[in-house]
Amino acid sequence: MSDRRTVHHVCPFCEATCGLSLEVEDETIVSVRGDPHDPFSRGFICPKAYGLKELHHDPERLRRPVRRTAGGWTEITWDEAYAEVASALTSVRARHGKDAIGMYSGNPMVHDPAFLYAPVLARALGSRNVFNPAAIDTLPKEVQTGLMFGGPFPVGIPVPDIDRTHYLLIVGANPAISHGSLMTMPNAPGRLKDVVKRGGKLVVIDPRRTETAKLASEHHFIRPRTDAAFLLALVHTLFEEKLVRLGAADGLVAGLDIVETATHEFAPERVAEFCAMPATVIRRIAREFAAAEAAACYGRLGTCVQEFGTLASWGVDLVNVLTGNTDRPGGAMFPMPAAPITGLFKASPFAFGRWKSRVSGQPEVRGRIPSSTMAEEMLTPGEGQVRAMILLMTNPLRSAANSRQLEAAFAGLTFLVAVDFYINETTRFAHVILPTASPAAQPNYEFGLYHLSVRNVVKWSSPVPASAEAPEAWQVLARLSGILMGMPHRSAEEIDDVVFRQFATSALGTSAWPDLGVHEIIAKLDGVHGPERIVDMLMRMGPYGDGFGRRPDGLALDRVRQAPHGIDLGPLQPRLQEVLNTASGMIELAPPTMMGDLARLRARMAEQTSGMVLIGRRDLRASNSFMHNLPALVKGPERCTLQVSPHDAARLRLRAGGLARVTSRVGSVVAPVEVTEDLMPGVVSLPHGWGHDAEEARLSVARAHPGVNTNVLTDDRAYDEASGTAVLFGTAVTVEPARFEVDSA
Ligand SMILES: Nc1nc2c(c(=O)[nH]1)N[C@H]1C(S)=C(S)[C@@H](COP(=O)(O)OP(=O)(O)OC[C@H]3O[C@@H](n4cnc5c(=O)[nH]c(N)nc54)[C@H](O)[C@@H]3O)O[C@H]1N2
Ligand SMILES: Nc1nc2c(c(=O)[nH]1)N[C@H]1C(S)=C(S)[C@@H](COP(=O)(O)OP(=O)(O)OC[C@H]3O[C@@H](n4cnc5c(=O)[nH]c(N)nc54)[C@H](O)[C@@H]3O)O[C@H]1N2
Ligand code: SF4
Ligand SMILES: [Mo]
Repeated sequence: MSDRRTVHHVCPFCEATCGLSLEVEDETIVSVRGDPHDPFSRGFICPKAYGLKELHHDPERLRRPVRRTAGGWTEITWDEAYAEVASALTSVRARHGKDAIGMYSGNPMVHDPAFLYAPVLARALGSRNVFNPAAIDTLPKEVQTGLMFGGPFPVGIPVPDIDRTHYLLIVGANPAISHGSLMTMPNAPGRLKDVVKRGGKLVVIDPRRTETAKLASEHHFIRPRTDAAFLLALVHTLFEEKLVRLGAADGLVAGLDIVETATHEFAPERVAEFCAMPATVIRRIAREFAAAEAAACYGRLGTCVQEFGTLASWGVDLVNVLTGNTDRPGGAMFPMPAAPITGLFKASPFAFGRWKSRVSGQPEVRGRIPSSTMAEEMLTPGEGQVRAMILLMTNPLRSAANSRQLEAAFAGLTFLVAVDFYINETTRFAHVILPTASPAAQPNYEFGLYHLSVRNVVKWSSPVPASAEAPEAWQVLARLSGILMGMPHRSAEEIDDVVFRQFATSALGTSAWPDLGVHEIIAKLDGVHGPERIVDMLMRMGPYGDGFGRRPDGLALDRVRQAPHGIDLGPLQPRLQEVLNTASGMIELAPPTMMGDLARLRARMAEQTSGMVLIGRRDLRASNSFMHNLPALVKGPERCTLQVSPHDAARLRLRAGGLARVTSRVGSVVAPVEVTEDLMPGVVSLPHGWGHDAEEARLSVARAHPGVNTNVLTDDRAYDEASGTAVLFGTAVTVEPARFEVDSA
């Protein structure tokens, strides 16, 4: 007789944490539905959720380790795989030193409960070449909030209190499609519409009339990479028109007059042409924002992965602080997660720039260097050159800037081990691939995302039964850590005991229970391993916790498990003082890093800019590069198109449905043209994550819908200097009809 049941799981494919009800028969997922009883998502899901079923059953997803041989890929046992990795890494380290092994992790790691095992692995590695994945998308925000509020990431990041705001200013984000980032909220389209429905205003600033813009009260085009000037012009207006009010931040700010002086030069009338936005609009937005009962300014990739990412991110929080909206209900608030990870890592004031990367001198941030330095650290000979890499769930040859150069770098490595479950454009260069279980087959807790959630919630995901799966990711990471700690034969559980003791000791440093000790924690959580034990500890010691029995009505993992739909812990609460963690104890409004970077912005403003720039675009039915092998998510018309405005199409002789050649300093691609009024003249847009043309990859569905790889065009040398983040949006390009188009015209 078959066993049919419902498994409740949080969708792992974006930051929204929607609750899923998975109908499971024996070991087969028969259906995926939104869970109507999830208190946060209330049944909402997007099409990507169905991908969980297809991914789970994808025959091309690896269940066992594979080794690359001259004759192709061969399955090997786990013992063989670990032995090969141990011997290769030990020999590189013995011959070339610790820094010769690099490590880099990708987006899905954020959603995996093994998230906390990546820093453990990095510590065991002890290399300076741990590349910071945040430098792909969040580093400017991390540096800026670290300097202003003190970090550590993601604790010091204010998120819009979207359910109570009266005015939401979105600069360079498209939550209607991305479903929010650094702003965890299921049903983004519904929540955005609700702002307008309750009489509030939604204003979107974006070079593309996006799906979010179409829900908004107002949308304004802005010339890419000019947001810092726009936001500083808002700040200028607040000072000039005496609209500055500090609210909860009163008495808690340093550097107010420095900001006032520094923004003198950013009068709306002076930045209007640069930003391609009328000064009257900029002034009106500043006034309306200041007058709103509660308002929040929010920026995401459009303000991060661009030339002035740190300055623009600074502008976002200056606008919030100076209008009294930081820490105000309906403004930008600090969530309070049930299992705060702060205690696990030293909560010292934010540190960065203590040393620089070897080749181009990029600043480290909390011990990691920007991922934009990856290729040069592999390709440039000398002491400390990276010769081996550990990749954790990432496809950098499609997701990082300048793919061609990275490809040369990866092809030249002595040894590459990838923790991944597909043979794709990057992992095809691996010597050994170590798969981990399907996300549906692992229990899960979203450690990071509940730090960024627009409501305080907690939920545990149960696994779907699966007997022939790969191990859970934490087990693989624990074994790799064991190898690097000189304990290659210890089991994942044995390594985990060592790791857990360290975590418990660190967590006690910030505990509210002075009589709680490591022995008690270890004894009370006996018999449990992996993320489960860590969540339970953090939850019980956390702000809602039971203190291991000291507050009996408090939370423990058992109670959360008994509520399979999740538990709502209420709306966000003001908590600025307890979050502030700068050396001065104040919000640092004018960090020297930002003041120093203004010269670069000034220089750019003085230049005449002409020519086309390329920006990115996200798609509802994909998550970055890895969901294109799932048939339900790739069917339908071609989505990897070059969008261009009718004005530019006419000027550049581009034909809708024809092909265009796009060329940057580092590369060139040919893509189908889509002409649309939604794009601002002077700007073209291509989505990322495509280019599934590698012969050695094992992605037959994706290969039938390859698309082109936009990161052939993005330039590793163009970066936000303050944070070392590569520019993914705002790449200078030329666009022309592809040659054979002209010939046949
Ligand atoms: N031009 C341009 N480039 C961009 C962006 C852009 O907007 N424009 N966006 C950037 C952003 S924001 C990000 S975050 C990055 C993302 O880029 P990456 O971090 O590289 O993420 P993905 O492309 O999704 O690749 C994920 C990899 O993990 C594997 N994987 C997925 N899930 C699991 C799992 O559960 N277990 C295991 N073992 N493996 C798994 C997949 O097979 C794949 O190899 O891309 C960036 N690149
Ligand atoms: N469906 C789907 N959801 C996703 C992902 C996905 O691949 N697919 N990826 C996930 C990831 S990893 C992340 S980090 C988030 C990202 O979440 P978002 O940041 O919300 O997503 P984007 O679509 O990259 O939005 C960036 C917006 O900035 C605009 N833009 C480009 N350049 C500029 C500029 O110079 N100034 C301004 N003001 N705007 C500019 C773009 O037109 C775009 O609308 O999405 C996550 N969610
Ligand atoms: S919005 Fe879609 S991809 Fe994101 S968590 Fe919800 S169902 Fe999953
Ligand atoms: Mo991202």
